[in-house]
Amino acid sequence: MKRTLITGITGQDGSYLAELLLDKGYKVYGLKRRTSTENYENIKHIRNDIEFISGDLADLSSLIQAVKLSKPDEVYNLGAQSFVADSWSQPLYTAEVTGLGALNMLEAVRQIKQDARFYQASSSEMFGKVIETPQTETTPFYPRSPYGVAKVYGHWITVNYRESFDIFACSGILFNHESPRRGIQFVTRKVTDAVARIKLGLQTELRLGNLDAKRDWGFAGDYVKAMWLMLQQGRSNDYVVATGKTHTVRELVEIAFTHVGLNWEDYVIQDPAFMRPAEVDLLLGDPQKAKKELGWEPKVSFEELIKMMVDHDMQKYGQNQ
Ligand code: NAP
Ligand code: G4F
Repeated sequence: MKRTLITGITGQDGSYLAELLLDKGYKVYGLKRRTSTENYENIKHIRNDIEFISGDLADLSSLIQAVKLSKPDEVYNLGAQSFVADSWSQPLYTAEVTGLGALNMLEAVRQIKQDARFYQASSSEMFGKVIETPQTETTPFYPRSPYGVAKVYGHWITVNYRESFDIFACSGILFNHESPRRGIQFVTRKVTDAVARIKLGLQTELRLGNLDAKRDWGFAGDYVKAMWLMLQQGRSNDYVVATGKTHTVRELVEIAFTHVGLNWEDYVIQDPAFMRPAEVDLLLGDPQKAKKELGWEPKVSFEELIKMMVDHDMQKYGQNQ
């Protein structure tokens, strides 16, 4: 039985990845930080199948202990302060958890179990003010937020530990991926949740920032398969994971409102409070390398994804009425 340690197991990706690895027969250990109230919503259906280890990415001693306890064959470092907008109000915390957290996890692996395979959750935010389109594994980085800068550090320290210590370390450069388990602050879920509430008479308007931003949005359930595939290869490498299609926030809004028979222009208000100090205008990934070397392809289209999320939120509020 293979053993895995997942950081960020309570998050969107951690929950889908844990499901995938449990299905494959792995013994799954999840690093969970201490919180005053319980936060198992995304993993409540598999909670009893996971062994939780208390720890924090900012605390190397807890990560060393986690690696000692779990003796992992594979480590997936998904934990992060992952909300871009908040990285301007908490830049130091973001650097510590999202950037240095990757180093702490790598260092725990190097010291305790150097033959463990390591996955780093890197991000298309690293491309920021894009130098070329579409973005590939060789596109230079130009991050536009403290979060993006922290992820660039996480990426390069992963590459460096691979080259310095021969650790099997992969950096997955994942473009935006969403699901009904997406945090409510991110734009897709903010929209689908609001659409359901407006349709059911629980809310009257939706305040958004930049409607012109373009993102390459895919389904999180598809993307965790790419993470696993990276760690099953003959040699460690870095991969872009994306759909190869891009859409504006406006298109997202239109699909979501239309799905419940509403006209988005009657409800959406642009609010400067949700504009960012520096924006990433366009992301479009080229997933050719992942397709060729991993045999990975996305299955869920953008339209199917948004409808799936709206349906989920309609059901959630419908049931609570
Ligand atoms: P998410 O839902 O925000 O989950 C983040 C996870 O990190 C949560 O489990 C959170 O725990 C945990 N965490 C936060 N601070 C921590 C700390 N100090 N120590 C230990 N754990 C901590 O994020 P996601 O969407 O699943 O994304 C997973 C990873 O992929 C993140 O690193 C993200 O930056 C990266 N990424 C995401 C996307 C995307 O589109 N989703 C794209 C590219 C890269 P709590 O539940 O306690 O908060
Ligand atoms: O949904 P978002 O907050 O995601 P963002 O900033 O692209 O970051 C996500 O994807 C990254 C991968 O590229 C991950 F690394 C990161 O952890 C996170 O998962 O915003 C998407 C776009 C932005 O251009 C934003 O300005 O939507 C625009 N937007 C417009 N109005 C809004 C809003 N975003 C949010 N969150 N809320 C709004 O009201």
